[in-house]
Amino acid sequence: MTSELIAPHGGELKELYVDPARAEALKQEVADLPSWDLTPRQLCDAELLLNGAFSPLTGFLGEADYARVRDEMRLADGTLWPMPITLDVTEAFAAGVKVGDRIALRCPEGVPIAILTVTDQWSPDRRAEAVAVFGSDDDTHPGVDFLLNRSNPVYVGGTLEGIEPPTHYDFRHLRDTPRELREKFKKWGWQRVVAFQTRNPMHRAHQELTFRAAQQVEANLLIQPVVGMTKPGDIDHYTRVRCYEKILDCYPDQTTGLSLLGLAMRMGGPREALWHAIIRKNYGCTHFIVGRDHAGPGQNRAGEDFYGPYDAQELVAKYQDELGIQMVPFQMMVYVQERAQYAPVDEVKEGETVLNISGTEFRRRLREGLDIPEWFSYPGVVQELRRAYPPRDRQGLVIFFTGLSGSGKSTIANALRVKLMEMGGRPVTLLDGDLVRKNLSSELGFSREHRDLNIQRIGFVAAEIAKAGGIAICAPIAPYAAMRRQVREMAEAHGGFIEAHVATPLEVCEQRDRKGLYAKARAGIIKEFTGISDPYEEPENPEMRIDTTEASADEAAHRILLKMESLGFIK
Ligand code: PPS
Repeated sequence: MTSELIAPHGGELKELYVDPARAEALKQEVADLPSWDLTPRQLCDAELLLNGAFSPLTGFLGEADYARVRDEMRLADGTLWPMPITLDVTEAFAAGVKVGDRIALRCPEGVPIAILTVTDQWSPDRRAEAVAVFGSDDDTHPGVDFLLNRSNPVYVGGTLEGIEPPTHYDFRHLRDTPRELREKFKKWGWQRVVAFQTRNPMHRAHQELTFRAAQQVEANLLIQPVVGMTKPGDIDHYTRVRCYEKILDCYPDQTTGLSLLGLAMRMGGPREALWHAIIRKNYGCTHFIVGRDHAGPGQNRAGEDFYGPYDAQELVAKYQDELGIQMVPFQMMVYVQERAQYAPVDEVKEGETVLNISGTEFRRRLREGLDIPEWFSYPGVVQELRRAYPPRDRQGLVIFFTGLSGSGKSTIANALRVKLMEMGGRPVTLLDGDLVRKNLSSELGFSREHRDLNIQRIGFVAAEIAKAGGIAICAPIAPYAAMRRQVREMAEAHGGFIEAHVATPLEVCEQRDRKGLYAKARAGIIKEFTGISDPYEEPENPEMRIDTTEASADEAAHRILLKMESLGFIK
């Protein structure tokens, strides 16, 4: 289909909100209905179902639609639709509903946003779904991981009646429904609109690519970044949107718009690209940019890319005739040093020098406060990112000591606390094992369950301290590796993490027996005592290992300061 044949401002829009009188009636009805609290992903899906971004869907897919979407990328009636949009619920909830029932769907604040009339209920083969939709059951793929490890086992299909849209408190001026965006296009006189999808901050290469794409098809440009759910580990959307607002100034006046899309991405590569195109058609766009590795999930367990770099373009091209929106394919843009210009990689001539900074390298430079060249990004964008991701010496940090009772954790932790206080700069908090047990965890004992809960609490508090830019020094026994891993993940989401294994041998700890606990443990007076009658799983890859038979507390604390310095946490 050529772009001339594409109707401006999208095709038929299926909005699922009922009129205000009916909405009032539904609100009254809700109290008597079974109620399901939507998960973050379901909430994103529900919002886009209700506002018509997922037209022609009229609700969460029933079994026949689901099966054909999974296997052939089509609804049961043959309409092209590549992504299963399903409502997954627990077995316990499913046991209480049957076909024909009505369910109130609520947002996390408890507000009912829609009523689902159940048409189907079934237990899908989620592994088969992963293989069919994502081409793999390797759960390093975020879409596969969601299906296999984070979704509920029963799907409930049915039509939706929308009561009210979920509330967003952030960037309200930049959020549009498909109808609102179509109206804006009409008002602005935009006949041809090329949409750009992104989940990353935009730098010069993206600006060049989008500007060229718009020029090429003689269209206005809509930057439509995803702010629903993207790939775990991505830069948060608050920071990104501030960056997008900065980049708008880099386009000629009146040519370019910004609108946020509350989509929950699946990172499904080619299928996802098709889905994105259909969504953009629903928003009234006539063209859609598909670049290199569109919605790519990265690499699998074996270190290979899940999809080829241009697989998405190929798949969209295959279905171009029935899409109703024109793809604008683009190669990767690179900076050509001799020309001091960006160019698609396939237009680089022999002998020319190409410069590029990968996402990983860019993040390293941010983390270490290193130079980011002007050819790569814009000062305003870099400034926003530096504000949100300061270099390590200004980030929060968790220093996590682990080791047997009497190994010297508390003494070293305290020495380190004092040294850091002497240096100044960041607030320092000590979460010592004994201290935590007196305050935060006073009701807990020493079963595995209670120990894990204790460490989880310490991890939670420590991560909050790191988030606020402080240093949290933790010194519990923390005998279980899995929980220590969880604490690391919590901390690293907000700052740094240093695990210090105080590896003083059991014999030495027992010989010291400062609190007389080992003697009691040997005598069976204290049960479940770590190292005697309860396990201690040694850390495999701690940042540091300290044996207090060889180093004094002062020396050990000093070694940690040196480690902090070498990792860039102190300057
Ligand atoms: S855990 O496993 O991390 O939750 O333990 P933690 O909170 O660090 O333990 C704090 C102190 O409790 C004393 N204590 C015991 N330790 C181990 N096992 C048993 N059964 C036990 N009962 C009491 C012990 O003094 C721990 O303090 P430290 O400073 O490590 O000696």
